[in-house]
Amino acid sequence: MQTQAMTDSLNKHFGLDPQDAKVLVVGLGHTGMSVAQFLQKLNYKFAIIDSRDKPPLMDKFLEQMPDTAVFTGGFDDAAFQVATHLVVSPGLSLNEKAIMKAIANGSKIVSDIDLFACSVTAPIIAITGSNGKSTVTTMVGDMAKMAGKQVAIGGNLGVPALDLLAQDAELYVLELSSFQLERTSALNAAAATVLNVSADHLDRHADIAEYAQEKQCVFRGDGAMVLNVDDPIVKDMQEAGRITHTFSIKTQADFYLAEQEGVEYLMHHDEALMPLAQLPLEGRHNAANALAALALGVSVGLDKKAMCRALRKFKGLEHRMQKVAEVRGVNFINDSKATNIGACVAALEGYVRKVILIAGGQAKGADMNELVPAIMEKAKSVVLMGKDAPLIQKALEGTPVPVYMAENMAQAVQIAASLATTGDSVLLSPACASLDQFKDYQDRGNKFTKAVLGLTI
Ligand code: UMA
Ligand code: ADP
Repeated sequence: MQTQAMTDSLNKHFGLDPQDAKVLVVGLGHTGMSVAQFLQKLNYKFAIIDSRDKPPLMDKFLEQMPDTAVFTGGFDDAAFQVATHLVVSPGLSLNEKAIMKAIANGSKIVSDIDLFACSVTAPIIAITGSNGKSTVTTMVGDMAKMAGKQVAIGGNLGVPALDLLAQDAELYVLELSSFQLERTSALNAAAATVLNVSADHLDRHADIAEYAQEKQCVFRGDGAMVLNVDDPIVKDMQEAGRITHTFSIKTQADFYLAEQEGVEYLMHHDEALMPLAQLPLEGRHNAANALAALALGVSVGLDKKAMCRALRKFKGLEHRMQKVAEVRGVNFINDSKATNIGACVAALEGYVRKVILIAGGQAKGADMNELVPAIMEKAKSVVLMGKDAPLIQKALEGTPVPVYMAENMAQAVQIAASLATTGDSVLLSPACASLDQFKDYQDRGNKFTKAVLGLTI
C-alpha cells in the first residue's frame, strides 16, 4: 500500500492525522521498536516511553532515531498528558495507572496489529488460542509456501507484524496473543481461528470468560471463521451469516478424522485428504492442529494437495512434543512449551500407555486440580519440581498416583529414568511457566535434553 493510502486508512479508523496526532509508543521492546520505525516512515509525531531503566532495544533505538524523545525508568505523567494516541506493547497491562489515566483523558488506544491491519490489502490469516498457535501458524505458512504463495509469517511468533510489511506479501499469517487482541479493533482477517480456550495468563486476565472474549476479538469483521467444535467455549463463538469451517478430532465436522479400511484419514467432508499416520508429529492434538491449518488454507483458496505435501514434511517445532532420545528402551519427550494445564492435558491424552510425567514451575494462578483426571488416567507416576510443585502435589493427594519431588531438572530426569521400564515414555510437560527456575521454556527444554543425553553415558 502507498504511504498516502496508509495514513488515509489510519486517519479514517483512528483519527490518526499525521498533522495533528501525537503518538506515545509505550514499551521499547520488539513491538515498540517496530511501531517507532513504522511511525517514522509515515512522518507521524511520536515519543517513546518504557518503565525500565534500560529497555532491551534502547541502544538500537538511539542509534536509529537519535532525535526522537525517549523516556525511561518509569511512566512520566507529562509524556502521557500530551498524547492523542497510545500504542501500548502487549507485555504491558492496559490497567497500568498512567495508561488508564490517559484513556480517561481521551487518548485513543491503537495496537501494532491495528496499524498493520490498516496498512495491507493482501489477505490476513489470524490464529489465536491457548495452545497450538505457533504450530498452526508455522503449518499454514509452510502450506502457503508449498502452494506457491509469497507469504509473510509473524506476530506473537517472532517477527512483529509491522516488520512483515517490508516483505510486501500476497498473504500474511499472524499468530496473535490475547494481549495483542485485547487492544486491537481494526483487524478484519480473511480467515481466523480460536484453536482452543483453557486457563492461562489468569494473572493478567480477570477470569477465563474475559480471556475467552479477548480471543474472540480475532473474529471481528466478516472473514471466514475456523472453529474447533471439540471445545465448548470456541464452539459457542459461531456467528450466524458468516462462512464457517468446523474441525474436530472427536466427531464429524467440516474437517475431521475418519477410518477407511483400517486407515485413519484427515478428511474434508467426504474427501480423504491424507492418512493421519503420514503426519510426522507426536500427540493427537497435532491432528487437530493439522485440521485447523487445512481449514484456514481452504478458506483462502490454497491447493489441498500442496497443503498435504507441506504437512507430510512438517517436522514440528522444538520443545513441543519433541522426541529427544530413546535410552535403554525408554522414550524421552520434551514438551517444555506446555506452560499451561491445557497443553499438558492434551499431551497426556495423546498416549495409549501410561507415562512418567515431569511437571511443575509457576502455575500463573491456574487451578492445578484440573490436571488430576488426565494424570490419573495417563500417568504411572509424577515427578514434580519448581515453585508451585506443592500445588500439584496437594491436588494429587488421595489419588493412587505416586509423586516424587525433585530439586532441579537433572534430578527430575534421574528419578524419572529410575522409575521407567522398557517401552515407557518419560514426558516433560510442565503445565506451568518456567521462569522460577529457568531463563525461559527453551532453557528448561534444553536442560531436560542435556540431562537425558547424560543418561546414556
Ligand atoms: N515491559 C516493562 N516495561 C515496559 C514495557 C515492557 O517492564 O515499559 C516488560 C513487559 O512487562 C514484558 C517485557 O517487558 O515482561 C516484554 O514486553 P513487550 O511488550 O515489550 O514485548 P515485545 O518485546 O514487544 O514482544 C512482544 C511479545 N511479548 C509479550 O507479549 C510479552 C512477543 O511474544 C512477540 O513475539 C513480540 O511482541 C512480537 O509480536 C512473546 C511472548 O512471550 C513470544 N508472548 C506471550 C506468549 O506467547 O505467551 C503472550
Ligand atoms: P502456542 O503458540 O499457543 O503456545 P505451541 O504450538 O507453541 O502453541 O504449543 C504450545 C504447547 O501446547 C506445547 O506443549 C504443545 O505440545 C501444546 N499444544 C500444541 N497444540 C495443541 C492443541 N491443539 N491443544 C492442546 N495443546 C496443544
